[in-house]
Amino acid sequence: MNEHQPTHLDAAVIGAGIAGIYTLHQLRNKLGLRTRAFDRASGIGGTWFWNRYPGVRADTQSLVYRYSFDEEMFDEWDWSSRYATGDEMLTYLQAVVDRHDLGRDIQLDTSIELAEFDEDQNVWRLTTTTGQTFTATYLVSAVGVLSAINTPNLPGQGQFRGRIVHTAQWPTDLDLTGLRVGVIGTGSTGTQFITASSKVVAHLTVFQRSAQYVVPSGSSPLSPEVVGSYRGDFDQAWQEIRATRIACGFTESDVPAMSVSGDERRRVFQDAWDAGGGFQFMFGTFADIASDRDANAAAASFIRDKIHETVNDPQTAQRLTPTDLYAKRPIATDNYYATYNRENVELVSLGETPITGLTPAGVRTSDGVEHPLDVLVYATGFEAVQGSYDRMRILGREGESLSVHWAQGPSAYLGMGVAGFPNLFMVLGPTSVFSNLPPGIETQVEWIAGLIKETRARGSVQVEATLTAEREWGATCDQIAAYTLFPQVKSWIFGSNVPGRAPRTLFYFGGLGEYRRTLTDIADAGYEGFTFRTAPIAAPALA
Ligand code: NA7
Repeated sequence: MNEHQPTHLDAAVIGAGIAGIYTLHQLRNKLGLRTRAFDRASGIGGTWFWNRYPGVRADTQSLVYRYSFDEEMFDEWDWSSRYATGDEMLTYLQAVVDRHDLGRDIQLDTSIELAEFDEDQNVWRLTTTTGQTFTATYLVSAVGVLSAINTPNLPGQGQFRGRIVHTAQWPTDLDLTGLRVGVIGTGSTGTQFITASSKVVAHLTVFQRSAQYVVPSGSSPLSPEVVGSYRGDFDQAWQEIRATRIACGFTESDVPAMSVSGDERRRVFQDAWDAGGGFQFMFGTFADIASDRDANAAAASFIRDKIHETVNDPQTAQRLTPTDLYAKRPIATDNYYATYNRENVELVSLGETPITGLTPAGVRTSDGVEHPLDVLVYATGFEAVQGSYDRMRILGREGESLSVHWAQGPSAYLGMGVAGFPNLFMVLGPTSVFSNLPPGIETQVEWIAGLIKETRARGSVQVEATLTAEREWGATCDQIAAYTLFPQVKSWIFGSNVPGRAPRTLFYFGGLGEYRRTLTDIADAGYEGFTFRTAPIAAPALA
């Protein structure tokens, strides 16, 4: 074989996290396509490979933050607790890979740096960072929602003699025991890191830009009864989960918060607080916490009271108390506020004393105080959705670049297909469903597999979303988002955490149940909004 001849694949998958692994399984094991998945990491697991910081764990319950396609594995797999730790997630995902014999078609330490559609041959031409070339009939991008890191650019970064790490690039050799640690960022990651690391470090300085609403997660060992109830009725349980809005495995409330008395509201909030769970608190208490200002204010006020009840020092309590809407992605971490009662934990409010820069010994704030540190941790989040795509060049029909197509903001029909980019499918692309991710991923991957099957059955060489469908879907997502309070705060859900970036709708907020119904209707209508092209038939020779 010519060594310069690219290797041909029926399908190439970018990413070997939860989405990439399942895509490989569907396309190779179910559709029988010659498929290979590529990942820039040296191991599988995506998010769970990269985020190894102290305290990392899922904050959606382990019984539903997992695949549902393999019932036998569900029965055999024992989760240790209500929320899987990062290590446990990696062990689980590796077991899925092994069980379905996927490892032989996963190529690690390999990024796709260029993907170019060849219209004459109807293939994607791929170039990797390892210098290899491939052609693939179908390209599925499963690059993750939260994968490109967001890092502050602080003056004097080069001078700092200590170590600087981002939580999503956590070095496995870093032991914080007995060190003076600073952390910037108090989102889901920061709050997990703060509570876990405070128990081992000599001193922890938390640099807080925004105070956060944090509810307990209610982490606890899983009782055999709870596990048994899921195992007993697997199909029914998953059918019900997939029919809900956010698919987190609890009953979502349909009661408006203001339809009950103040006492009843507090009782409901207290029960949810005791049970734990961020999504439960936002969606299980009342139907309209994320959409009605009064309902939202009631929930916010309940959490604010908890902060003041918990934190001993009134000034620290005040600094920890948010005043804006409760409308970022909900955060759940056990004992977060109580951590500030520890003697080795100090809170610096950046609103009062912003960071002026790094010094050789630590971080200096505007009050002239130098905070001495051995390690500075950035728990500063991600450039959601689009950031994952900015790392590679994707060129579609007539060489149009995806970044140019997305100049006004990222978009994809149903979160999966982009006009001008035939035979490219995205798992969790822009305007995908906002829900517990594994059931959302399974939904999309199965639908993409169905679409590829249909394309082949029709004898088509190309399938592509129309621009009209892509735009209309975007408008629908904008309209639904406007019913919620989420766009009204700055957060990664709307991409507005990145400096200088205008908020944009990155998710479909209509719920997983409705999303699945829409997908079924579209497929039943012959995949409305997609164009199928058959290879031009050569003109018969003239007699
Ligand atoms: P998030 O939720 O985006 O949180 C990032 C945190 O970092 C947040 O508190 C930010 O403050 C803070 N931040 C970001 N940049 C800066 C700068 N320059 N200076 C000070 N503080 C900063 O990311 P996470 O990793 O915690 O969570 C992301 C998702 O991962 C999470 O929602 C789960 O789905 C899993 P801000 O609040 O923006 O003022």
